[in-house]
Amino acid sequence: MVLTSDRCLADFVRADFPILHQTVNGKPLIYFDNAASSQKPEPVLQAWLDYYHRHNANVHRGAHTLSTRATEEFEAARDKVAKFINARSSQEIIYTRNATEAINLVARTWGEANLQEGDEIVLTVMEHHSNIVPWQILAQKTGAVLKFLTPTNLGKLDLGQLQQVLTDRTKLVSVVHVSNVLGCINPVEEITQLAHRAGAKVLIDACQSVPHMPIDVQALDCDWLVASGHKMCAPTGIGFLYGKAEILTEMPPFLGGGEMIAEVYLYHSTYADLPHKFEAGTPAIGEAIALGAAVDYLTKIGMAKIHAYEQELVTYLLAKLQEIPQLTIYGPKEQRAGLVAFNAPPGIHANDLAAFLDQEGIAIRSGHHCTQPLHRHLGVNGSARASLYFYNTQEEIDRFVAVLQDTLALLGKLV
Ligand code: 7TS
Repeated sequence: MVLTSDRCLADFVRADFPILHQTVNGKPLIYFDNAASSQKPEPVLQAWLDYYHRHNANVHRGAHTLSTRATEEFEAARDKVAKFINARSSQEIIYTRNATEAINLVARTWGEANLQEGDEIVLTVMEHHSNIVPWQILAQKTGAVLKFLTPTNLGKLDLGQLQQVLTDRTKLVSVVHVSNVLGCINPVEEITQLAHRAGAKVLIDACQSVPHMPIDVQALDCDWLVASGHKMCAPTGIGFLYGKAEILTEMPPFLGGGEMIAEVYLYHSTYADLPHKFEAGTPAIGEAIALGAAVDYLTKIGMAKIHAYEQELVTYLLAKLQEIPQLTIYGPKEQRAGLVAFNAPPGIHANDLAAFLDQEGIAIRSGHHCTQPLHRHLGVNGSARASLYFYNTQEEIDRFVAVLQDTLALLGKLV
């Protein structure tokens, strides 16, 4: 099979990613660990460096020129993120360190203020630990109850099951948009409609969707949505929480300190307006500006184009892996984003596969991928995972599959 549309997309963008042009263990690097973190293109690295070369100063404080410039760039990046996901206003974008912090923010503020004993939170078994543990902590504090949807064998969520678990005590449905293991694209729009009909709020963990496909929070109508910058071409240390303005306004602040206040007295304080109410202390300024540059970069290519190209890549990857009889592959055939998790027969550990592939310059992830409950549900301790981005190519998939087959043959003789 030959990839038809946009065969040239990766060829065209690869020059922008300096890190891809190296050998690892004597072989050309093939980076297939994009679900863990993406690589960063030159314009993003330049924006980050430019901030430190030319504008470095603290934001929202000084009257001097550098501080004004830093503040303008920092807020311009917020506007870009808002536009990128079609938020109504940049006030609805709260900078966080990552998606994990964004989920904890909602659990600690809205959750602690609104949940009571017996209230219910609906999650799925396929959630990343960062969309489970904060709710466990909240449930322990408040006496709220956690309920879990289980995916079918094909990695699909059953909306009928959701309808059954929703009750008048359900306060929140928090669900992953794209599973970082199954790769399934969950029907979050329908989930949101059903949850809202039952009077529950909805949080979408969009860590694996925002970097790979167009996202429109107004069309989704979710109450909150979280993502991490480092999976979408931006540096580590920056992510965001989107929330509907009316909900964010009602939520108590998260961390206390500078930046998030209006007036401070000795025994009480008043708080800043959105979004700064949730941004205590000096933020990751250069990283936020670089996130803005990442959004510019992705927008210039076009998210629909990125999604279409990755769909072709993953269809090709999946077909190739399905030709290897020893493999157990997880997740659906349709509605699948650009990643595939799999296991070899018992005796061949995913970590060994990853280590052998690394010797050939190929980076994949192995382990539980921070989804222990999902792996338990699948009846395994872990899996190997190849996850793609728009700079990957069909040739890389061919080499990966060939090396994987050699590795399976070699390890198969040893067990
Ligand atoms: N939610 C999902 C769906 C994720 O895939 C991840 C990270 C997170 C939340 C947490 O993101 P963080 O930036 O706050 O840490 N997923 C992975 C992964 O699959 N491999 O490494 C990190």
